[in-house]
Amino acid sequence: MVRKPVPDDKFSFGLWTVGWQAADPFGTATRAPLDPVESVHRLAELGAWGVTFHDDDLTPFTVDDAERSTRIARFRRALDETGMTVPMATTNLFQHPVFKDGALTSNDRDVRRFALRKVMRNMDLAAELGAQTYVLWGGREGSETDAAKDVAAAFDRYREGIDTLAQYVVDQGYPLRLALEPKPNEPRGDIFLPTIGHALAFISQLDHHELVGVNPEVGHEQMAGLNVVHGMGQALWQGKLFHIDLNGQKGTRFDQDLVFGHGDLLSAFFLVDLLEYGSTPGGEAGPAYTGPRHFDYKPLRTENTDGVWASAAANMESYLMLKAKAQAFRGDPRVRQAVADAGLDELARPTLAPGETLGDLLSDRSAFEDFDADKAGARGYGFVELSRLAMEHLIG
Ligand SMILES: [Mn+2]
Repeated sequence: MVRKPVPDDKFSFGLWTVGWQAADPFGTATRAPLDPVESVHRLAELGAWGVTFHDDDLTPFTVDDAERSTRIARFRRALDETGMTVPMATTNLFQHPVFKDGALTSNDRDVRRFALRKVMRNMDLAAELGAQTYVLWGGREGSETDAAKDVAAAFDRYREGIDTLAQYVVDQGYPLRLALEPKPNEPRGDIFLPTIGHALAFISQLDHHELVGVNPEVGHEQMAGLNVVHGMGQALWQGKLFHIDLNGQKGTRFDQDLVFGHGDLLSAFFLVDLLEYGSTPGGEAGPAYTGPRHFDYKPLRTENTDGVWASAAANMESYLMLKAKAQAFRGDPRVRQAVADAGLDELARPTLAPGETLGDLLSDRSAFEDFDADKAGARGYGFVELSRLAMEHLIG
């Protein structure tokens, strides 16, 4: 049995996850609306630490200011009563028909201006509630046909939009950092910034690049057929892993948003290992991820309200089970030996010696003239044994 989650685990959930009423393109909702206040209380009872929200999860932008204030006050009271935090907030820039051609990259300039104002309004609330991260998922930034977009112009507008929002954060003195969330497709046929790599490259073009990182989602990378451990590992290495969305996905299909661990289990194991320990399995600890362990999943459409809370608990249980397995994996002397045999310690050693010049490298005959490539090519790396030990710890 795995222990119960505690606030120190930093588990957080979007209000939209447990609150999803399970309407899909082929069927209507199977569950009643859930009061955000109830979600806060139930998640706190389960051992979660934080809740996150889109502006419209809390108060639709169509309600008047008085009603908005009332709803926010009720939510604040629930946070105070439970000690739950709001580590992150985001904006719904995809649901209303106004955003059907995107928000920050919509061909309609008035829509882009409305989108900026909608984000800034919720940034005010995010800062007021103590959030440190503001996520931007450009779900509708993209197209179904390449005739629809001038890609260069769209990226000019995307950069303008993100830099404008970053400038707002600076001007207001908010302690917020922005995190872009990549996704390859759905709801648009193709979405701009489809992968972690695209997002990191885009960030390098921003005036406020230092304020902007990524919020990768496990399933989104896997929808693109990519290795999410490598993607998140690179973002961590670049100091850009500002926030994460944990969930499960089975291959390159529609966005399944399964419970964390209920998709590619082996990848989930190595992802938890990466987040907890940073680098080499079994070796020295690297720069690990210290932010929220945030779940962005959907309770199965088949479940009633009890199933919703069971699925929330299942996410945290998956993480804690995998964390215990990763800890045992790292502590196993056989793993330490296999890590050394596999050359992982050597990978941590710089390729050039301290103070070695290019001239030194060029005159080092052992590096080329006398190097026995056939002998080096005949070496075994023992990666199978390392993988086998991971499997033994995971399911043995
Ligand atoms: Mn998803």
